[in-house]
Amino acid sequence: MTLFSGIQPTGLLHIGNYFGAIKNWVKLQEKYPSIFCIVDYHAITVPYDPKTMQDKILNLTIDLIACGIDPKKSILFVQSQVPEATELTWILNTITPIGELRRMTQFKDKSQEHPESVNMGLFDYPVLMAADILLYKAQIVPVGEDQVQHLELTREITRKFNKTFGQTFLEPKSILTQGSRIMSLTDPAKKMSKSSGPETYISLSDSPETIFKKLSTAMTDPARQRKTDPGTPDKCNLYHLHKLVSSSKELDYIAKGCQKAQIGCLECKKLLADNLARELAPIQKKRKELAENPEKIKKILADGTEQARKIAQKTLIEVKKKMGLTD
Ligand code: AQP
Repeated sequence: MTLFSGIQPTGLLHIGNYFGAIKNWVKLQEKYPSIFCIVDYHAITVPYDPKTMQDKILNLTIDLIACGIDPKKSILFVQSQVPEATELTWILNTITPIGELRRMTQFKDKSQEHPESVNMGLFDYPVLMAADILLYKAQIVPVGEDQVQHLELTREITRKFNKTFGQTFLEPKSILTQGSRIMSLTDPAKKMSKSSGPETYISLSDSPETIFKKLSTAMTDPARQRKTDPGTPDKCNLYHLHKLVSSSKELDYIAKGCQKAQIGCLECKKLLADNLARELAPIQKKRKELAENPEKIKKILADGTEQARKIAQKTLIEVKKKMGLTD
């Protein structure tokens, strides 16, 4: 069973990407043959700066390897370097109902965020994602909760393709992680997002001082902030972050201390900042070393592209044969 997952080169990686996706990828690559894709064609569906794109791709690759993605075990490549994915997207477009695409929450959200740029690519985003998954016949797709709806659509497209043209693809399934939905520091009703501004997220490269500074102004349990009630840990965004990095003893101390108003939010934030900084320190160290040799990183991507294309070309020929597009 092959695993596939993608990530957009849209900016600095944050702890939502890390706990929601990458940390899990690192574990799963030990269990499944894995393919990780830097999805630049997805990233251009919203306004972006072409001048920074190559840097973002390089930095994301460095981040992924620093987090533990191992190019000796897994295939790591850039989406636009495998044109078979866009070819398969066109093919899948012909069996994807427009009504289904209109239902996609991400399309609705991003259209609202960028009303000046509601483009066909943004609308078709889930079909490109389906094409990527099916091209490598992946069955395991680890994602954050925000991508589950897209994966459901991929499963529907898979069934439709198989029914129309004969059994070709296996239905992929999503794997969710403990941190499958990390919320924004400034608005706990929204998911943490690269594009929402640095004050809303903790990036993987933030120093311990920056982490603490960002947490100091982060929203906690609204009742506790208004001082109308003692805290309710489960209603506090930061308590959920604690669950990802703090020991069970610390969690117990915080939960009890918060409910009885024995500890203040600042103490709780300081402990969280320390624990997050400790988790990120080895990644930051590795990142520094990797950044010294960009040519080596580019070579890793070139090798990954070669391996990915071999699989992609084979699938595309099979698809075209089934569809009567070649003999
Ligand atoms: N807040 C989050 N909590 C948990 N998981 C998350 N992911 C993203 N945000 C969270 C997961 O990270 C993987 C890669 O995401 P992506 O970069 O491809 O796209 P995204 O989901 O659109 O991420 P961002 O940070 O919100 O980027 P922008 O702002 O550019 O749109 C996915 O598996 C995703 O679920």
